[in-house]
Amino acid sequence: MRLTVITSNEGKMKEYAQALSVLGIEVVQCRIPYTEIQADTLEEVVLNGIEQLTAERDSFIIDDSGLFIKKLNGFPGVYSAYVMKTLGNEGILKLMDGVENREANFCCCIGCKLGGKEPFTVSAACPGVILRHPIGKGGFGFDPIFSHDGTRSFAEIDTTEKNSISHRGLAIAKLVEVLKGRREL
Ligand code: ITT
Repeated sequence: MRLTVITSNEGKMKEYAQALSVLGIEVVQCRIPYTEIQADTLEEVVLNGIEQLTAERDSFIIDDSGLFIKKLNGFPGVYSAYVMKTLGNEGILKLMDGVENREANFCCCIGCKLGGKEPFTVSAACPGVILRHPIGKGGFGFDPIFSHDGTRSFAEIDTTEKNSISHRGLAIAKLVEVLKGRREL
């Protein structure tokens, strides 16, 4: 099977390729720009994205992810892409300066549209903490400042290990289950 992932994010793409190639699924990146609407949930953003992209493609998946920091009332959450571009990891660490409770949830919502069938979404989250300094050279985005185990950042673990515990890895596993249930795999 071949799955087209519509994304501009190379880091995400590497994770899809690692998680799905072991199942014999070929993943192809496609960059078609679409508007991420302002909404309260990742799922709403994804469902709207699917609506926009259906005119362009028949079968595809998209992924909207966000970092939800407890003490910041879920910020940057659905605004994560904008905040990464404007404040970056240093900006997030400044906002967290002096904050003791550093709990955060990394969340991922995947939207899947296959041919004429009803689109569906799957979501997963990975609890963790915001580190006090960026650590590690791997990964992308918020990876250097997020840790699932309180010590190592996502930028210090390889793609296979990240996929085994991360928001995206868990959401991909759910996607695979749904596709198997529908006999698409
Ligand atoms: P798309 O083209 O797929 O939309 P994007 O980079 O805009 O790519 P999102 O809106 O889903 O993707 O991501 C929001 C931000 O969160 C963005 O800056 C990402 O780099 C970052 N991000 C998403 N998943 C991440 C992960 O697993 N680790 C670190 N940062 C992540």
